[in-house]
Amino acid sequence: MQNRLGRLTRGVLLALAAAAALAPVARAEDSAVETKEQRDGRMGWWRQAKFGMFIHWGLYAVPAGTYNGKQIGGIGEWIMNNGKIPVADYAKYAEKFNPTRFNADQWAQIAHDSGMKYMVITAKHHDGFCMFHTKVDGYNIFDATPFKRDPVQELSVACPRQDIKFGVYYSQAQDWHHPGGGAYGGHWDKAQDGDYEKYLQEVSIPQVRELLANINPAVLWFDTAIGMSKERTGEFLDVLKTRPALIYNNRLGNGVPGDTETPEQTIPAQGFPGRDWETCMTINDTWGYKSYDTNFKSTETLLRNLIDIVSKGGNYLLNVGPTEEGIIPQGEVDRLLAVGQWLKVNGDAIYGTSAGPFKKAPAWGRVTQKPGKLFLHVFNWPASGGLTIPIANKVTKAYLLSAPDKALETTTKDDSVTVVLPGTAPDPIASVVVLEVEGEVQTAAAAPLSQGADGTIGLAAADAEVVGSTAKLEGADPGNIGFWTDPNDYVKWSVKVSQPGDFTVNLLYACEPGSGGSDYTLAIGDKTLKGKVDETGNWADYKTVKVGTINIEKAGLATVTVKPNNKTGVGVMNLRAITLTPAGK
Ligand code: H79
Repeated sequence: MQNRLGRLTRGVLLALAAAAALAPVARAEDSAVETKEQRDGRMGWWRQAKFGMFIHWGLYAVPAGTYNGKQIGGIGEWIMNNGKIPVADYAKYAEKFNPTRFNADQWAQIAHDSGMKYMVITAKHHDGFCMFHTKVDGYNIFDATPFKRDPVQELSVACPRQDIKFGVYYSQAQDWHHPGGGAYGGHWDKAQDGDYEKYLQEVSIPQVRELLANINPAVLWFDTAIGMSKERTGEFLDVLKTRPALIYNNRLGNGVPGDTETPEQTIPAQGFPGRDWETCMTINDTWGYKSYDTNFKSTETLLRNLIDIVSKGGNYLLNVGPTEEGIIPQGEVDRLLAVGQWLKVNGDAIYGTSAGPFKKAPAWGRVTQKPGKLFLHVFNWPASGGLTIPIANKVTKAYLLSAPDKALETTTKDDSVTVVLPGTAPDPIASVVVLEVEGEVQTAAAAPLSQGADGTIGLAAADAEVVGSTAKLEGADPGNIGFWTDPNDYVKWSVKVSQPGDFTVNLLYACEPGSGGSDYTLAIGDKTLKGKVDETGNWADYKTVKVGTINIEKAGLATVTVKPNNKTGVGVMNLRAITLTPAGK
């Protein structure tokens, strides 16, 4: 077993994740017995919640990123694997682990005051150490540490008192402590060798059973399904059935879709239409505490991520990494509470909303909605002229969520509404404008781009549809397609052509030294042009580069795509615009 696991590559992990993403929508094990209404009922609280606290807390908080005096690279909860720490040495951290400052009510309070509605904590991570009082063996915080308490149990009691739903993360397949447990990259200590099947039967499945029986979590969060077959996932599913209200994710293994998609550290450009989904993300660059990682995302980034996710129909599971004393780092608490302050004013635009009605996010911000209401989350406050929204509905009322008694003026055209805004934004990060509308929101078919009178076709990043998982529009006026780190992502425009013919194609982009050389294909219908990204001064140094000449055969709607064929560095390019000029002009 060890060799088999050892040979598993990242590619296999990714393939497993991809398989999970492609799997059918129904809850596999009981789709026959669960109706849509039952499912909607079961998922109800989760869909309303939008914002949850992920907690990675375990023995790894003791070394906190440093082993034998050396800082170990990578994510903190992986230190045992990345540092190839022998099982017996790592287990010794338990003797020192005494988080006397841990206070379950305080953590639940922080989650509550941050506007979070659920919590998911690591009951066991890949290191195999349990943060609950398992009876399977003594490798847990109750039996093996001077602390002699059960934080998972304490939190399961504290959370409901703050109206927080409580869930647990459980690493079902990877376990670097128990013999036979899975290990990415293979075992590094003979003590880890053993029978994987025996590990599942005697450790993993019994512990899942214990958690369901004793803690009864609202969410069970599996991870890294190394070695999970159909038979094996089937055994877990039999256990999960005993808790019909349970929500579990798509990482059990073998393509079991579970209830939720779980993009990690990314916000998918289009969300997952028709699927429940949740982006999990670190506040800094680690899940488990590392003493020297203070690379905290700004409140602006965290809040705009939340809004971005909710505008696409997802939840944000934002991680904190408490210390060995049992303290959530103050830098994390400060930022969460700032998000909570915003939610106190603007929560109506987040909780219980659904994805905005527009396919493409507007350059000024994001949109969420409830029946009869549109919430405009304005990131980039317009200097003048207000905001124009392409809807055909009658607006009965418009106001800022921070000042609901003061009506804002609106004007209506055939298929758009303009709302007049005050000169300055009430909130520098995101100001919410509410439009109360009659009937279902009627989005005016976004007017397609059209060819200029001189025959030129301009395709701006802000007008592009981004297809994929990481690439997205960054900045505004004019903005660019950035974060293009996945070469499978591509961009697309539709344009109404009135004067067909041959066109000279110019791209306006930036690319930092070291990332040049990616190949891409620009296509219009079945005509293609190939190009190679040149390096410019840096990611913000835009240059116009001529790609070649392409023919558009006939008038009408044309689709223009730019698809990378590979990626040589960090990202493909920062693409700002494409210009098609009639050849010979
Ligand atoms: O619990 C958190 C991570 O520990 C876990 N999922 C989130 C929620 C996770 N486990 N594996 N992965 C995420 C992805 C695999 C990352 C890897 Fe690596 C890249 C394994 C080997 C290379 C990071 C870098 C870990 C070791 C080196």
